[in-house]
Parts: sequence; structure tokens; C-alpha cells
Amino acid sequence: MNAHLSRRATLAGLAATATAATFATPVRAQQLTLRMSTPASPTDQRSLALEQVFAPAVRSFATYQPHYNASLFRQGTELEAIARGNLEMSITSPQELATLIPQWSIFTAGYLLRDADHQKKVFASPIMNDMKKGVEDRLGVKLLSVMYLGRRQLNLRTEREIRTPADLAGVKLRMPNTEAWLFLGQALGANPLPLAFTEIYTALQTGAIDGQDNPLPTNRDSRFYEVTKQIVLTSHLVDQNYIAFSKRVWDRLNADQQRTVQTAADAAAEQGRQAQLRLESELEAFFRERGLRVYAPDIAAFRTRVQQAYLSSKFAADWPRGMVEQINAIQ
Ligand code: KDO
Repeated sequence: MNAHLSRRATLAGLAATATAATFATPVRAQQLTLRMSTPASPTDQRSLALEQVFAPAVRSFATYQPHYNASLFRQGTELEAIARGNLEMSITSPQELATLIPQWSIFTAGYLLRDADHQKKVFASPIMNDMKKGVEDRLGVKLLSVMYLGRRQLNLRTEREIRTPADLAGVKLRMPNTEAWLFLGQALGANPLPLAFTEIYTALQTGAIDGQDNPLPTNRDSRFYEVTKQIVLTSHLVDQNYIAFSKRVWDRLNADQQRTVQTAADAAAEQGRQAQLRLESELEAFFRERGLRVYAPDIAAFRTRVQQAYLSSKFAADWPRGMVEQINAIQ
């Protein structure tokens, strides 16, 4: 806990230095390389959208340089890298933000956001202004746009049917390595084990874990279907990522360039969102053809248990007052 606090304080200091050191001369193409680090694969729809839409839009003043499969920075260390001035962009998540700014854990709660449209409207709404400003001020990171990863589903190598959270007792469920992610695994009724995204396939293959949770497009892209037997359609989290951009770099851009970056990020996020939605609607059939069982459990039982777990958790104490109700009210 103390280590956490001092890490937060250090990052706030770094971000302040970053802002003070900015200069306003417009940036030229040869000066600016936008290194983007992500654990995602190059064929993930978010990666494709950034390459196909974002990169060409900013080409006159910036070179977009993606690094996939966590090859530049380890999963979960990217925000710190941006805060320190060692990285320009990442695809971050509320779970990563929550490790540094606890109020962000509100978006790690299962069964809160309803769907992709709700997610997009919530991110654009004024209730997010303070949250976004907090990330800029404390980490030196601008959250440009929200990217839809999809509805997370359980994907298991075991055959036992899962109808309710009780059926997950003892199931070793891989989760990303943050406190908020591990809590989600526990809230679902499983025994959560932390593991980096890039290690999932081998862990499923060897039986080090019984399963993992990710949206259907990710399960296909990373070929998890080759080493699992069933997908349980819990839809427990409408998962979101954010295009994270260094505020230090942003402040070096002129107003036109800033507008271009913002528009390009929104357009890339939209392309990615539509692609993920299309894939989600097609992929159940794909997995069934490959021999997996794909079925819906008792979703009400999962929803009730997960929502109760979050509302009575220590995380909820950090959520901005009234924000759950405000999120629910956005149509
Ligand atoms: C994962 O590690 O399961 C996860 O889906 C978590 C997301 O927040 C996101 O970081 C994603 O991995 C990576 O981008 C890899 O697709």
C-alpha cells in the first residue's frame, strides 16, 4: 500500500516536470516519432485501426511506430513509461489506470457498462471530465478516445458445464496482473491467477491454467480456441481501452496538429469498434465449427453476484459519489 502511494506521488512529480518542460514550436515530421507499445497482436482490430486510420492521418508531422506483443514495454508498465517520457502512446485500460488513480476502478466493475454504444457515450459525457483531467495532471497522459475491446466471455479448457458462479469454484482462471482484474475473477466465483496476456496460450496448452476471459475477437485472433473446449457467454465486462497519448508530446503540437491527432484517434477507435462488433456477431459459429461448446449460462446469477461483490468492495469507496447512478442514467 505504501509502495503504491509513493509510486503515485513519483508519477505526479514526473508529469509536472513534463508539463513545465514543454515548448510551443510546431513539430515537423522528422522530429516526431510516436512509439506505441501494447501487448496486443498486430492483427488485433485495434492495432489494425490505428495503422490504417491513425497513422496516415498524422503522417505530415508524425511517424507512428507501433510495437506489438509487449515487445517494447511489459503489459501494465506503459503508463509509467509515458509519464517518464520514455514512450509516446499506448492502448491503456481502466484496470491499469486504477493501479495509479484508484477512482478509475469504477470502470473495472463487471456488469456496469451495457454495450459498446453505452461505453462510447459514457466516455464522451461531461461526467468524465474530472477523471480525464486527473490522468493528464497526475500522469501526463491524455486519453484521446475509447476503444471497444468487446464483451469478455469465459473460455475454458475444462469440459464441465458452467451455469452459475458456484460452478467456477476452484477453476484456475487467468486474469491480467492487476488487483482490479484479480478481483473480477474472484467476483465471478473462480480462483484467479495473474498472468501476462502473451503467456496465455502456452499456459492453456500445458494446463497451468484452466481458462481465461477475453472477448470473442481476441480468442480468435490469439487462437485460444486451439487449446480450449468451451466458451461460456457470461458477457461479464464490456471491456474498454483508451488511446493514451503523451501530454508532453501533445503540448509540442500546434492547434491544427492537435485537432488532427484527436480526429484521427476518434476515427481509428470507430473503425476498431465496428470491426469488433461485426466479429462478435460472427464468431460463435466459427468456434462451434472448430468443436467448442458455446452457450449462455444463468447470466442473472452471475450479474447478481458480481454486482454485489463490487458494491460492497473496498474499490467502491474510491468511486466518485453518484457516478454509478450517472453512468446508469446515460442512454
Ligand atoms: C488481457 O490481458 O486479457 C487483455 O484483454 C486486457 C486488456 O485491457 C488489453 O490490455 C488486452 O489484454 C491487450 O491489449 C491484448 O489484447
